[in-house]
Amino acid sequence: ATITIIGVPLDLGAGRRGVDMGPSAIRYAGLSRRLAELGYQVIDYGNLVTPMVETIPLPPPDARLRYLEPITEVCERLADQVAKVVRQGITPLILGGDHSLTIGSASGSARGRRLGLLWIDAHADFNDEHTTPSGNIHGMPLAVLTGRGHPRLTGLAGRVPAFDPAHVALVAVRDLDPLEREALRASPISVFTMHDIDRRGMAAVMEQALTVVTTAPDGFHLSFDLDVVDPRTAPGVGTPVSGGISRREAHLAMELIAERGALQSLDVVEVNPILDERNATAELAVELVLSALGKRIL
Ligand code: DIR
Ligand code: MN
Ligand code: MN
Ligand code: MN
Repeated sequence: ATITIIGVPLDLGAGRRGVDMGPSAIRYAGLSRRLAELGYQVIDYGNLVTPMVETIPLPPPDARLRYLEPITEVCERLADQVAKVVRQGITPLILGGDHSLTIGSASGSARGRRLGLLWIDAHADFNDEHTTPSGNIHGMPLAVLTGRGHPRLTGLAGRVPAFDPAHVALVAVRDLDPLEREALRASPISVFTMHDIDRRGMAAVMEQALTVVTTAPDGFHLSFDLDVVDPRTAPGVGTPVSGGISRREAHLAMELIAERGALQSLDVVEVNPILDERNATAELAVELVLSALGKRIL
């Protein structure tokens, strides 16, 4: 089988610089070599060209959709690239970069087919321009992909919504903004919080989440935000939140994903090398990708 790597050094959707260096850090941690050792043929497309924050005008402090135009433009190119890879029967692996890039990656993967969406994140990324406390678009991709948000962003799959919310599961969430929380409670998305993981265990939660996302006919896209992992284990993320999942729980989730055999495309996002400790978070990202793509201990 073949994997195509696409780096997206984007930080315009986040409030903090540094996640633009995520794709380099993940490659430096040995991604291609480790995938090849697992038996994959690996094609690295390199990074998409993304604008640097220093080269474009600063949005007004009260902007509700900061850097909408350049983010839309990057996501359009990413969606085209991902759709092309998928048409060749190849699995795309997208490296971030801030989570706004998933508007492009997941939309591109969902063109012409009906996918489920598995969102593993400390946050719900379910804000829109009315509910956002920050104006940062990385807090909005799950809303956009289920049809709520700016029309420049919601249509990249060629239909709105890109994903039927009945085929979407959010796992290990622990940090919601007040209006985002109300929107999530009103939505048919299946939400599994840290509370559910504490009570029922990661295996039971993941089995149920995978059942939700595999009710879609054509498989599912995985979006993995490294900030879901506890910051003691994954310090190099844009917005650390204490009380996250352990390294073992993260691996178990990824191994259960691989066991279902329905993963069509994946992204790993929000790795911030500036805040990391000797690239530990990028190395964890590599290990988790390997587990999601079939690596086994025995
Ligand atoms: C916050 C931050 N909910 C916002 N969110 C994220 O700005 O909308 N951090 N996604 O990773
Ligand atoms: Mn996120
Ligand atoms: Mn997050
Ligand atoms: Mn259905």
